Amino acid sequence: MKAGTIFAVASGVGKAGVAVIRVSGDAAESLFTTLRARCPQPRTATRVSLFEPLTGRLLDEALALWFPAPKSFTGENVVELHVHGGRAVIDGVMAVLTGLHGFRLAEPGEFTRRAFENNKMDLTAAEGLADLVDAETSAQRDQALRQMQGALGDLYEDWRHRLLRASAYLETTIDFAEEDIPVGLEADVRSQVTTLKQQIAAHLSDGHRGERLRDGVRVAIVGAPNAGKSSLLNQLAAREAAIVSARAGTTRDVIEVHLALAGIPVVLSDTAGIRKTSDEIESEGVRRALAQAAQADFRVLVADPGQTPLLSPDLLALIDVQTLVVLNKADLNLPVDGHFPCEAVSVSALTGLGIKELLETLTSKVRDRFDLTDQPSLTRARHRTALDRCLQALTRFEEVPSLIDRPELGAENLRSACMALGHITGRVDVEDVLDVIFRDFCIGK
Ligand SMILES: Nc1nc2c(ncn2[C@@H]2O[C@H](COP(=O)(O)OP(=O)(O)OP(=O)(O)O)[C@@H](O)[C@H]2O)c(=O)[nH]1
Ligand SMILES: [Mg+2]
Repeated sequence: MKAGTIFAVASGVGKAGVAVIRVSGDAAESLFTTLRARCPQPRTATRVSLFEPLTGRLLDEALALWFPAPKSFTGENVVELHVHGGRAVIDGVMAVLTGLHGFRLAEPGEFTRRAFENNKMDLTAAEGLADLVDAETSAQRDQALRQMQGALGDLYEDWRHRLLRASAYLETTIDFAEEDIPVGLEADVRSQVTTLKQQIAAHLSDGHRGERLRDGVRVAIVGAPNAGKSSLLNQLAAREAAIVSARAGTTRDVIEVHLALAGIPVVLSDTAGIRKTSDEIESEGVRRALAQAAQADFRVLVADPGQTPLLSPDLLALIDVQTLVVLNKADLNLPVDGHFPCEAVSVSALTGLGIKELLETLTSKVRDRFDLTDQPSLTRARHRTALDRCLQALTRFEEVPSLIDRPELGAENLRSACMALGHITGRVDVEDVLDVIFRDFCIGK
Protein backbone atom coordinates (compact mmCIF):
# COMPACT_ATOMS: atom_id res chain seq x y z
CA MET A 1 0.00 0.00 0.00
CA LYS A 2 1.28 3.45 -0.86
CA ALA A 3 2.03 5.53 2.22
CA GLY A 4 0.63 8.89 3.22
CA THR A 5 -2.51 10.49 4.44
CA ILE A 6 -4.73 10.92 1.42
CA PHE A 7 -7.53 13.37 0.74
CA ALA A 8 -10.04 14.12 -2.02
CA VAL A 9 -13.35 15.78 -2.69
CA ALA A 10 -15.69 12.80 -2.42
CA SER A 11 -18.78 14.57 -3.75
CA GLY A 12 -19.38 15.42 -7.42
CA VAL A 13 -17.90 18.27 -9.41
CA GLY A 14 -19.68 21.59 -9.84
CA LYS A 15 -21.38 24.05 -7.55
CA ALA A 16 -23.54 22.38 -4.90
CA GLY A 17 -24.98 23.06 -1.47
CA VAL A 18 -22.51 20.79 0.27
CA ALA A 19 -19.19 19.21 -0.72
CA VAL A 20 -17.62 16.34 1.18
CA ILE A 21 -13.84 16.31 1.63
CA ARG A 22 -12.59 12.96 2.81
CA VAL A 23 -9.23 12.38 4.49
CA SER A 24 -7.73 8.99 5.40
CA GLY A 25 -4.45 8.02 7.05
CA ASP A 26 -2.48 8.20 10.29
CA ALA A 27 -2.25 11.98 10.34
CA ALA A 28 -5.92 12.67 9.54
CA GLU A 29 -6.74 13.80 13.07
CA SER A 30 -3.99 16.48 13.01
CA LEU A 31 -6.10 18.31 10.50
CA PHE A 32 -8.29 19.72 13.24
CA THR A 33 -5.33 21.36 14.97
CA THR A 34 -4.13 22.77 11.66
CA LEU A 35 -7.51 24.23 10.80
CA ARG A 36 -7.87 25.55 14.36
CA ALA A 37 -11.01 23.51 14.92
CA ARG A 38 -11.74 21.30 17.90
CA CYS A 39 -11.73 17.55 17.19
CA PRO A 40 -15.29 16.21 17.36
CA GLN A 41 -16.38 13.16 19.36
CA PRO A 42 -15.87 10.02 17.25
CA ARG A 43 -18.66 9.37 14.76
CA THR A 44 -20.64 12.43 15.86
CA ALA A 45 -21.50 15.10 13.32
CA THR A 46 -20.23 18.35 14.82
CA ARG A 47 -20.32 21.94 13.61
CA VAL A 48 -16.84 23.44 13.39
CA SER A 49 -15.25 26.67 12.18
CA LEU A 50 -12.31 26.10 9.84
CA PHE A 51 -9.52 28.72 9.73
CA GLU A 52 -6.71 29.29 7.27
CA PRO A 53 -3.69 28.33 9.44
CA LEU A 54 -1.27 31.09 8.40
CA THR A 55 -3.60 34.07 8.23
CA GLY A 56 -6.27 32.96 10.66
CA ARG A 57 -8.98 33.87 8.13
CA LEU A 58 -12.25 31.97 8.39
CA LEU A 59 -12.52 29.45 5.53
CA ASP A 60 -15.94 27.99 6.28
CA GLU A 61 -18.46 26.91 8.87
CA ALA A 62 -18.56 23.16 8.29
CA LEU A 63 -19.81 19.87 9.64
CA ALA A 64 -17.03 17.49 10.68
CA LEU A 65 -16.95 13.77 11.32
CA TRP A 66 -14.09 11.90 12.98
CA PHE A 67 -13.74 8.11 12.58
CA PRO A 68 -10.74 6.78 14.52
CA ALA A 69 -9.18 3.57 13.09
CA PRO A 70 -10.19 0.82 12.67
CA LYS A 71 -13.91 1.66 12.69
CA SER A 72 -13.95 3.65 9.46
CA PHE A 73 -14.57 3.10 5.76
CA THR A 74 -10.87 2.53 5.02
CA GLY A 75 -9.97 1.00 8.38
CA GLU A 76 -7.62 3.97 8.97
CA ASN A 77 -8.15 7.27 10.77
CA VAL A 78 -10.72 9.09 8.66
CA VAL A 79 -11.99 12.66 8.77
CA GLU A 80 -14.90 13.92 6.69
CA LEU A 81 -15.50 17.63 6.29
CA HIS A 82 -18.90 18.62 4.93
CA VAL A 83 -18.17 22.12 3.70
CA HIS A 84 -20.29 24.53 1.67
CA GLY A 85 -20.04 23.39 -1.93
CA GLY A 86 -18.72 26.57 -3.57
CA ARG A 87 -15.49 26.58 -5.58
CA ALA A 88 -13.65 29.04 -3.32
CA VAL A 89 -14.48 27.17 -0.11
CA ILE A 90 -13.36 23.83 -1.55
CA ASP A 91 -10.21 25.37 -3.04
CA GLY A 92 -9.36 27.05 0.28
CA VAL A 93 -9.59 23.81 2.31
CA MET A 94 -7.85 21.75 -0.39
CA ALA A 95 -4.98 24.26 -0.53
CA VAL A 96 -4.41 23.86 3.21
CA LEU A 97 -4.45 20.05 2.92
CA THR A 98 -2.04 20.08 -0.04
CA GLY A 99 0.49 22.09 1.99
CA LEU A 100 0.50 19.67 4.94
CA HIS A 101 3.50 17.40 5.44
CA GLY A 102 2.64 13.74 4.71
CA PHE A 103 -0.68 14.63 3.02
CA ARG A 104 -1.35 14.07 -0.67
CA LEU A 105 -4.25 13.96 -3.12
CA ALA A 106 -5.77 10.46 -3.34
CA GLU A 107 -5.39 8.44 -6.54
CA PRO A 108 -8.55 7.11 -8.22
CA GLY A 109 -10.07 4.35 -6.12
CA GLU A 110 -7.45 4.70 -3.39
CA PHE A 111 -9.90 4.98 -0.47
CA THR A 112 -11.62 1.76 -1.53
CA ARG A 113 -8.27 0.12 -2.17
CA ARG A 114 -7.23 0.89 1.39
CA ALA A 115 -10.55 -0.50 2.62
CA PHE A 116 -9.76 -3.73 0.75
CA GLU A 117 -6.20 -3.87 2.02
CA ASN A 118 -7.41 -3.39 5.57
CA ASN A 119 -9.91 -6.24 5.15
CA LYS A 120 -12.93 -3.97 5.27
CA MET A 121 -14.30 -5.53 2.10
CA ASP A 122 -13.32 -8.14 -0.48
CA LEU A 123 -12.75 -7.41 -4.16
CA THR A 124 -16.29 -8.30 -5.24
CA ALA A 125 -17.68 -5.87 -2.64
CA ALA A 126 -15.29 -3.18 -3.90
CA GLU A 127 -16.49 -3.84 -7.45
CA GLY A 128 -20.08 -3.69 -6.19
CA LEU A 129 -19.37 -0.29 -4.67
CA ALA A 130 -17.91 0.96 -7.98
CA ASP A 131 -21.00 -0.35 -9.80
CA LEU A 132 -23.28 1.35 -7.29
CA VAL A 133 -21.64 4.70 -8.00
CA ASP A 134 -22.07 4.06 -11.76
CA ALA A 135 -25.63 2.62 -11.49
CA GLU A 136 -28.13 4.47 -13.67
CA THR A 137 -31.14 2.17 -13.46
CA SER A 138 -32.91 0.56 -10.52
CA ALA A 139 -31.95 -3.01 -11.46
CA GLN A 140 -28.30 -1.95 -11.76
CA ARG A 141 -28.57 -0.39 -8.32
CA ASP A 142 -30.17 -3.50 -6.79
CA GLN A 143 -27.49 -5.76 -8.25
CA ALA A 144 -24.65 -3.46 -7.16
CA LEU A 145 -26.00 -3.14 -3.62
CA ARG A 146 -26.35 -6.86 -3.29
CA GLN A 147 -22.78 -7.39 -4.48
CA MET A 148 -21.48 -4.61 -2.23
CA GLN A 149 -23.16 -6.25 0.74
CA GLY A 150 -21.23 -9.43 -0.01
CA ALA A 151 -23.71 -11.77 -1.71
CA LEU A 152 -21.26 -12.74 -4.46
CA GLY A 153 -18.21 -12.76 -2.20
CA ASP A 154 -20.01 -15.00 0.33
CA LEU A 155 -20.96 -17.46 -2.40
CA TYR A 156 -17.35 -17.75 -3.66
CA GLU A 157 -15.93 -17.90 -0.14
CA ASP A 158 -18.34 -20.70 0.71
CA TRP A 159 -17.18 -22.66 -2.35
CA ARG A 160 -13.55 -21.96 -1.53
CA HIS A 161 -13.94 -23.17 2.04
CA ARG A 162 -15.61 -26.35 0.91
CA LEU A 163 -12.67 -27.03 -1.40
CA LEU A 164 -10.12 -26.15 1.27
CA ARG A 165 -11.77 -28.59 3.62
CA ALA A 166 -11.73 -31.36 1.01
CA SER A 167 -8.11 -30.62 0.19
CA ALA A 168 -7.09 -30.57 3.87
CA TYR A 169 -8.89 -33.85 4.35
CA LEU A 170 -6.87 -35.41 1.52
CA GLU A 171 -3.62 -33.88 2.70
CA THR A 172 -3.86 -35.38 6.18
CA THR A 173 -3.90 -38.82 4.57
CA ILE A 174 -0.61 -38.30 2.75
CA ASP A 175 1.41 -39.71 5.66
CA PHE A 176 -1.03 -42.47 6.49
CA ALA A 177 -0.44 -46.14 5.79
CA GLU A 178 -3.02 -47.27 3.26
CA GLU A 179 -4.90 -49.44 5.74
CA ASP A 180 -5.34 -46.43 8.08
CA ILE A 181 -7.13 -44.31 5.49
CA PRO A 182 -10.82 -44.07 6.42
CA VAL A 183 -13.13 -46.17 4.27
CA GLY A 184 -15.19 -44.07 1.89
CA LEU A 185 -12.81 -41.09 1.92
CA GLU A 186 -12.19 -41.18 -1.81
CA ALA A 187 -15.86 -41.46 -2.72
CA ASP A 188 -16.74 -38.75 -0.23
CA VAL A 189 -14.24 -36.18 -1.54
CA ARG A 190 -15.08 -37.01 -5.16
CA SER A 191 -18.79 -36.52 -4.61
CA GLN A 192 -18.20 -33.16 -2.88
CA VAL A 193 -16.17 -32.00 -5.87
CA THR A 194 -18.77 -33.21 -8.38
CA THR A 195 -21.52 -31.32 -6.54
CA LEU A 196 -19.47 -28.14 -6.44
CA LYS A 197 -18.56 -28.46 -10.13
CA GLN A 198 -22.24 -28.64 -11.00
CA GLN A 199 -22.98 -25.55 -8.93
CA ILE A 200 -20.16 -23.56 -10.53
CA ALA A 201 -21.19 -24.68 -14.02
CA ALA A 202 -24.79 -23.62 -13.34
CA HIS A 203 -23.57 -20.25 -12.04
CA LEU A 204 -21.49 -19.77 -15.20
CA SER A 205 -24.25 -20.69 -17.63
CA ASP A 206 -26.63 -17.94 -16.57
CA GLY A 207 -26.76 -16.35 -20.03
CA HIS A 208 -24.53 -13.45 -18.88
CA ARG A 209 -27.41 -12.14 -16.77
CA GLY A 210 -25.29 -10.17 -14.29
CA GLU A 211 -22.92 -8.82 -16.92
CA ARG A 212 -25.79 -7.57 -19.10
CA LEU A 213 -27.52 -6.02 -16.12
CA ARG A 214 -24.30 -4.15 -15.46
CA ASP A 215 -23.35 -3.20 -19.05
CA GLY A 216 -26.74 -3.07 -20.75
CA VAL A 217 -28.81 -5.60 -22.71
CA ARG A 218 -28.06 -5.25 -26.42
CA VAL A 219 -31.00 -4.88 -28.78
CA ALA A 220 -30.29 -4.40 -32.51
CA ILE A 221 -32.84 -2.98 -34.94
CA VAL A 222 -32.28 -4.60 -38.34
CA GLY A 223 -34.13 -4.86 -41.62
CA ALA A 224 -34.20 -3.87 -45.28
CA PRO A 225 -33.37 -0.30 -46.35
CA ASN A 226 -36.29 2.11 -45.89
CA ALA A 227 -38.25 -0.29 -43.67
CA GLY A 228 -38.36 2.44 -41.01
CA LYS A 229 -35.62 1.28 -38.62
CA SER A 230 -34.33 4.76 -37.83
CA SER A 231 -37.90 6.03 -37.42
CA LEU A 232 -38.54 3.21 -34.96
CA LEU A 233 -35.36 3.95 -33.00
CA ASN A 234 -36.43 7.57 -32.71
CA GLN A 235 -39.91 6.53 -31.49
CA LEU A 236 -38.50 4.17 -28.87
CA ALA A 237 -35.90 6.70 -27.71
CA ALA A 238 -38.50 9.53 -27.84
CA ARG A 239 -35.98 11.80 -29.60
CA GLU A 240 -34.55 12.35 -33.08
CA ALA A 241 -31.37 10.34 -32.55
CA ALA A 242 -31.05 9.01 -36.11
CA ILE A 243 -31.52 10.62 -39.53
CA VAL A 244 -34.70 9.54 -41.32
CA SER A 245 -35.15 9.98 -45.06
CA ALA A 246 -37.13 8.52 -47.95
CA ARG A 247 -33.87 7.54 -49.64
CA ALA A 248 -32.98 3.86 -49.20
CA GLY A 249 -29.57 3.41 -47.59
CA THR A 250 -29.59 6.47 -45.33
CA THR A 251 -28.10 4.90 -42.19
CA ARG A 252 -24.52 3.66 -42.46
CA ASP A 253 -22.99 3.83 -39.00
CA VAL A 254 -24.44 2.04 -36.00
CA ILE A 255 -26.37 4.52 -33.84
CA GLU A 256 -26.85 3.65 -30.19
CA VAL A 257 -29.34 5.00 -27.67
CA HIS A 258 -29.64 4.01 -24.01
CA LEU A 259 -32.98 3.12 -22.47
CA ALA A 260 -34.16 1.60 -19.21
CA LEU A 261 -36.87 -1.03 -19.56
CA ALA A 262 -38.36 -1.99 -16.18
CA GLY A 263 -35.16 -0.71 -14.56
CA ILE A 264 -32.95 -2.84 -16.80
CA PRO A 265 -30.41 -0.91 -18.90
CA VAL A 266 -30.80 -1.47 -22.65
CA VAL A 267 -28.51 -0.35 -25.47
CA LEU A 268 -30.69 -0.05 -28.57
CA SER A 269 -28.85 0.21 -31.89
CA ASP A 270 -30.05 1.34 -35.29
CA THR A 271 -28.20 -0.18 -38.24
CA ALA A 272 -27.84 0.13 -42.01
CA GLY A 273 -30.49 -1.56 -44.14
CA ILE A 274 -29.34 -5.03 -45.16
CA ARG A 275 -29.16 -5.57 -48.93
CA LYS A 276 -26.66 -6.53 -51.63
CA THR A 277 -24.84 -3.41 -52.75
CA SER A 278 -21.80 -2.41 -54.77
CA ASP A 279 -21.43 0.86 -52.85
CA GLU A 280 -18.28 0.53 -50.76
CA ILE A 281 -19.49 2.62 -47.82
CA GLU A 282 -22.93 1.08 -47.75
CA SER A 283 -21.51 -2.43 -47.83
CA GLU A 284 -19.36 -1.60 -44.79
CA GLY A 285 -22.58 -0.42 -43.13
CA VAL A 286 -24.24 -3.73 -43.99
CA ARG A 287 -21.25 -5.63 -42.57
CA ARG A 288 -21.58 -3.67 -39.33
CA ALA A 289 -25.33 -4.24 -39.25
CA LEU A 290 -24.86 -8.00 -39.54
CA ALA A 291 -22.18 -7.91 -36.82
CA GLN A 292 -24.57 -6.02 -34.51
CA ALA A 293 -27.32 -8.50 -35.26
CA ALA A 294 -25.01 -11.38 -34.37
CA GLN A 295 -23.80 -9.84 -31.09
CA ALA A 296 -27.19 -8.62 -29.89
CA ASP A 297 -29.18 -10.30 -27.13
CA PHE A 298 -32.36 -9.47 -29.05
CA ARG A 299 -33.05 -8.44 -32.64
CA VAL A 300 -35.95 -6.25 -33.69
CA LEU A 301 -36.46 -7.09 -37.36
CA VAL A 302 -38.38 -4.30 -39.08
CA ALA A 303 -40.31 -5.11 -42.27
CA ASP A 304 -42.30 -2.82 -44.56
CA PRO A 305 -45.40 -4.59 -46.01
CA GLY A 306 -45.07 -2.31 -49.05
CA GLN A 307 -41.82 -3.99 -50.06
CA THR A 308 -41.51 -7.19 -52.09
CA PRO A 309 -40.25 -9.55 -50.97
CA LEU A 310 -41.25 -8.67 -47.44
CA LEU A 311 -38.01 -10.19 -46.15
CA SER A 312 -34.95 -11.11 -48.22
CA PRO A 313 -33.30 -14.51 -47.60
CA ASP A 314 -30.51 -12.74 -45.63
CA LEU A 315 -33.10 -11.23 -43.29
CA LEU A 316 -35.14 -14.42 -42.99
CA ALA A 317 -31.93 -16.12 -41.87
CA LEU A 318 -31.68 -13.73 -38.88
CA ILE A 319 -34.99 -14.85 -37.37
CA ASP A 320 -34.65 -16.96 -34.23
CA VAL A 321 -36.29 -17.11 -30.78
CA GLN A 322 -34.54 -13.89 -29.75
CA THR A 323 -35.93 -11.99 -32.77
CA LEU A 324 -39.03 -9.87 -32.60
CA VAL A 325 -40.52 -9.19 -36.04
CA VAL A 326 -42.15 -5.78 -36.42
CA LEU A 327 -44.41 -4.93 -39.36
CA ASN A 328 -44.01 -1.19 -39.75
CA LYS A 329 -46.07 1.45 -41.53
CA ALA A 330 -49.36 0.10 -40.13
CA ASP A 331 -50.85 3.57 -40.79
CA LEU A 332 -50.83 2.74 -44.52
CA ASN A 333 -53.01 -0.36 -43.97
CA LEU A 334 -51.23 -2.40 -46.64
CA PRO A 335 -51.97 -6.12 -46.92
CA VAL A 336 -49.12 -8.34 -45.70
CA ASP A 337 -47.92 -10.30 -48.65
CA GLY A 338 -47.02 -13.98 -48.66
CA HIS A 339 -46.00 -16.53 -46.11
CA PHE A 340 -44.63 -15.29 -42.83
CA PRO A 341 -42.44 -17.48 -40.59
CA CYS A 342 -43.36 -16.20 -37.11
CA GLU A 343 -45.57 -13.95 -35.04
CA ALA A 344 -45.21 -10.24 -35.68
CA VAL A 345 -46.17 -6.98 -34.03
CA SER A 346 -47.73 -4.21 -36.13
CA VAL A 347 -46.66 -0.63 -35.52
CA SER A 348 -46.37 2.72 -37.18
CA ALA A 349 -43.05 4.38 -36.46
CA LEU A 350 -44.52 7.49 -38.09
CA THR A 351 -47.66 7.91 -35.99
CA GLY A 352 -46.64 5.97 -32.87
CA LEU A 353 -49.41 3.39 -33.36
CA GLY A 354 -48.55 0.12 -31.53
CA ILE A 355 -45.29 1.49 -30.08
CA LYS A 356 -46.53 1.13 -26.49
CA GLU A 357 -47.40 -2.53 -27.10
CA LEU A 358 -44.05 -3.13 -28.80
CA LEU A 359 -42.24 -1.65 -25.78
CA GLU A 360 -44.28 -3.86 -23.45
CA THR A 361 -43.41 -6.98 -25.46
CA LEU A 362 -39.74 -6.05 -25.56
CA THR A 363 -39.71 -5.24 -21.84
CA SER A 364 -41.18 -8.58 -20.88
CA LYS A 365 -38.65 -10.41 -23.08
CA VAL A 366 -35.78 -8.47 -21.49
CA ARG A 367 -37.10 -9.10 -17.97
CA ASP A 368 -37.58 -12.82 -18.57
CA ARG A 369 -33.99 -13.22 -19.61
CA PHE A 370 -32.10 -10.65 -17.57
CA ASP A 371 -33.97 -9.49 -14.47
CA LEU A 372 -32.42 -10.11 -11.04
CA THR A 373 -33.03 -13.58 -9.63
CA ASP A 374 -32.72 -14.84 -6.04
CA GLN A 375 -29.21 -16.06 -6.78
CA PRO A 376 -26.40 -13.49 -7.13
CA SER A 377 -24.96 -13.41 -10.65
CA LEU A 378 -21.37 -12.88 -11.66
CA THR A 379 -21.00 -9.40 -13.09
CA ARG A 380 -17.60 -9.26 -14.76
CA ALA A 381 -15.52 -11.18 -17.30
CA ARG A 382 -12.85 -11.31 -14.55
CA HIS A 383 -15.12 -13.55 -12.45
CA ARG A 384 -15.91 -15.74 -15.44
CA THR A 385 -12.23 -16.29 -16.28
CA ALA A 386 -11.37 -17.24 -12.70
CA LEU A 387 -14.35 -19.61 -12.44
CA ASP A 388 -13.31 -21.27 -15.72
CA ARG A 389 -9.84 -21.82 -14.26
CA CYS A 390 -11.41 -23.23 -11.11
CA LEU A 391 -13.50 -25.68 -13.16
CA GLN A 392 -10.42 -26.76 -15.16
CA ALA A 393 -8.55 -27.54 -11.93
CA LEU A 394 -11.54 -29.54 -10.66
CA THR A 395 -11.62 -31.50 -13.92
CA ARG A 396 -7.91 -32.30 -13.49
CA PHE A 397 -8.75 -33.45 -9.97
CA GLU A 398 -11.42 -35.80 -11.29
CA GLU A 399 -8.92 -37.27 -13.72
CA VAL A 400 -6.58 -38.43 -10.92
CA PRO A 401 -7.19 -42.21 -11.11
CA SER A 402 -6.77 -42.99 -7.40
CA LEU A 403 -6.76 -40.51 -4.53
CA ILE A 404 -5.51 -43.18 -2.15
CA ASP A 405 -2.41 -43.66 -4.35
CA ARG A 406 -1.93 -39.98 -5.21
CA PRO A 407 -3.51 -37.85 -2.48
CA GLU A 408 -0.94 -35.09 -3.03
CA LEU A 409 -1.93 -34.75 -6.70
CA GLY A 410 -5.60 -34.56 -5.79
CA ALA A 411 -4.89 -31.98 -3.08
CA GLU A 412 -2.75 -29.90 -5.42
CA ASN A 413 -5.55 -29.62 -7.98
CA LEU A 414 -8.01 -28.68 -5.26
CA ARG A 415 -5.62 -26.00 -4.06
CA SER A 416 -5.36 -24.55 -7.61
CA ALA A 417 -9.15 -24.46 -7.75
CA CYS A 418 -9.16 -22.62 -4.37
CA MET A 419 -6.60 -20.14 -5.66
CA ALA A 420 -8.77 -19.37 -8.69
CA LEU A 421 -11.75 -18.65 -6.40
CA GLY A 422 -9.52 -16.66 -4.06
CA HIS A 423 -8.50 -14.44 -6.95
CA ILE A 424 -12.10 -13.31 -7.39
CA THR A 425 -12.50 -12.16 -3.80
CA GLY A 426 -8.85 -11.19 -3.40
CA ARG A 427 -8.41 -13.73 -0.61
CA VAL A 428 -5.50 -15.71 -2.06
CA ASP A 429 -3.63 -16.27 1.16
CA VAL A 430 -4.69 -19.87 1.71
CA GLU A 431 -2.15 -20.78 4.37
CA ASP A 432 -3.98 -19.12 7.26
CA VAL A 433 -7.24 -20.81 6.33
CA LEU A 434 -5.45 -24.15 6.07
CA ASP A 435 -4.11 -23.61 9.58
CA VAL A 436 -7.58 -23.08 10.96
CA ILE A 437 -8.95 -26.08 9.15
CA PHE A 438 -6.15 -28.34 10.30
CA ARG A 439 -6.44 -27.21 13.88
CA ASP A 440 -10.00 -28.38 14.39
CA PHE A 441 -9.77 -31.27 12.02
CA CYS A 442 -10.72 -34.73 13.14
CA ILE A 443 -10.02 -37.67 10.93
CA GLY A 444 -10.91 -40.37 13.45
CA LYS A 445 -7.49 -41.80 14.24
N1 LIG B 1 -46.16 5.96 -43.65
C1 LIG B 1 -45.12 5.63 -42.90
N2 LIG B 1 -43.89 5.96 -43.30
C2 LIG B 1 -42.85 5.58 -42.50
C3 LIG B 1 -43.02 4.88 -41.31
N3 LIG B 1 -41.82 4.65 -40.77
C4 LIG B 1 -40.91 5.21 -41.58
N4 LIG B 1 -41.54 5.77 -42.65
C5 LIG B 1 -40.88 6.46 -43.74
O1 LIG B 1 -40.06 5.54 -44.43
C6 LIG B 1 -38.89 6.20 -44.92
C7 LIG B 1 -37.65 5.50 -44.40
O2 LIG B 1 -37.59 5.64 -43.00
P1 LIG B 1 -36.27 5.40 -42.20
O3 LIG B 1 -36.62 5.39 -40.76
O4 LIG B 1 -35.19 6.33 -42.65
O5 LIG B 1 -35.93 3.95 -42.68
P2 LIG B 1 -34.63 3.06 -42.41
O6 LIG B 1 -35.09 1.66 -42.31
O7 LIG B 1 -33.87 3.61 -41.29
O8 LIG B 1 -33.84 3.24 -43.76
P3 LIG B 1 -32.26 3.09 -44.06
O9 LIG B 1 -31.52 3.83 -43.02
O10 LIG B 1 -32.12 3.69 -45.40
O11 LIG B 1 -31.99 1.62 -44.05
C8 LIG B 1 -38.99 7.64 -44.45
O12 LIG B 1 -39.52 8.42 -45.49
C9 LIG B 1 -39.96 7.57 -43.30
O13 LIG B 1 -40.65 8.76 -43.07
C10 LIG B 1 -44.38 4.55 -40.92
O14 LIG B 1 -44.65 3.90 -39.90
N5 LIG B 1 -45.37 4.94 -41.77
MG1 LIG C 1 -31.98 4.32 -41.15
